Amino acid sequence: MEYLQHLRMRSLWVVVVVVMLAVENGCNGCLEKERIGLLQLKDSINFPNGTSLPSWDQEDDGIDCCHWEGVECNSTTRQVIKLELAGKRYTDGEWHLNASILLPFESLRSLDLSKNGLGSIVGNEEFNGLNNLKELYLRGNAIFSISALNGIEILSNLTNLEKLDLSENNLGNGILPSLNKLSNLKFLLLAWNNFNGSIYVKEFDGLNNLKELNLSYNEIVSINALNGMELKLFKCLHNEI
Ligand SMILES: *[C@@H]1O[C@H](CO)[C@@H](O)[C@H](O)[C@H]1NC(C)=O
Ligand SMILES: *[C@@H]1O[C@H](CO)[C@@H](O)[C@H](O)[C@H]1NC(C)=O
Ligand SMILES: *[C@@H]1O[C@H](CO)[C@@H](O)[C@H](O)[C@H]1NC(C)=O
Ligand SMILES: *[C@@H]1O[C@H](CO)[C@@H](O)[C@H](O)[C@H]1NC(C)=O
Ligand SMILES: *[C@@H]1O[C@H](CO)[C@@H](O)[C@H](O)[C@H]1NC(C)=O
Ligand SMILES: CC(=O)N[C@H]1CO[C@H](CO)[C@@H](O)[C@@H]1O
Repeated sequence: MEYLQHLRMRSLWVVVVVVMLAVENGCNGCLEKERIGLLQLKDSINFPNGTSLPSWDQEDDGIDCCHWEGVECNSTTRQVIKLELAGKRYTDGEWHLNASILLPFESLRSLDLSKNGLGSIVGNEEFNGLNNLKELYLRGNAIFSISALNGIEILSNLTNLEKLDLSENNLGNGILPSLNKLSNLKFLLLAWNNFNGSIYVKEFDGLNNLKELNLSYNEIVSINALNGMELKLFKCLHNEI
């Protein structure tokens, strides 16, 4: 009798353990829509025939995408909060990213797509989703104009952005007034962008929270201060001033 009871208890424990394992797997995985989004992003970054991000594996459903290379999730919500994908495009040709691929990542706070031959971002309406984005790194790509960012709409919608790194692209002076809508920006990095001639501080007067503006390695000849904006913000080394 006692033995039977013991057995029953044991099988009960087995059941409990199995159920706990199942629940844990279900809860600790990443969100399905974000996993699918990551696989689409992998296809896009590898197009037409790259081979990067091998750990982002479609076949192995047991692997939690929160553990994939370059992906960081919130440990409570399991939502993707950071994507660190600098230098991941190992294939020839410019990368043209359709912004709608980023839509599933509603809690994304930091996105690094530096050094990926990114030539343009298309599909501007669809960029509205990234409301939580605070840091965007697009350094060292092939972006050569505002139009390559689908007008500036694509950036100006990112109103919570605090850090924007567009260094080492070829943007030119035309982009400056358009950045003015990003009123929460604290750090704006614009080195190596073929800015030339005179820059008017007025062009930055919407950036009330700016702490640092790096305009190094351009061909700026003069900076015209207006509105009492403090010039100490500017890091203008290696210009012709
Ligand atoms: C990759 O794709 C390009 C363009 O489609 C092609 O020219 C090249 O040969 C391909 N390379 C490999 C290794 O398949
Ligand atoms: C994770 O998400 C919870 C709930 O939204 C939030 O309170 C917490 O601050 C987040 N943690 C991190 C590290 O973002
Ligand atoms: C971006 O992707 C969406 C969804 O797949 C598609 O409807 C849209 O036409 C694409 N936009 C561009 C400019 O390719
Ligand atoms: C600035 O660069 C643009 C584009 O490269 C060029 O057309 C323009 O003449 C340059 N302006 C000055 C003042 O050098
Ligand atoms: C400004 O940016 C350039 C290029 O990225 C970098 O080398 C330099 O250290 C930066 N300057 C400051 C003062 O942060
Ligand atoms: C939140 C926000 O500002 N959304 C705007 C993003 O851009 C589109 C089109 O450019 C606007 O229609 C939205 O109002």
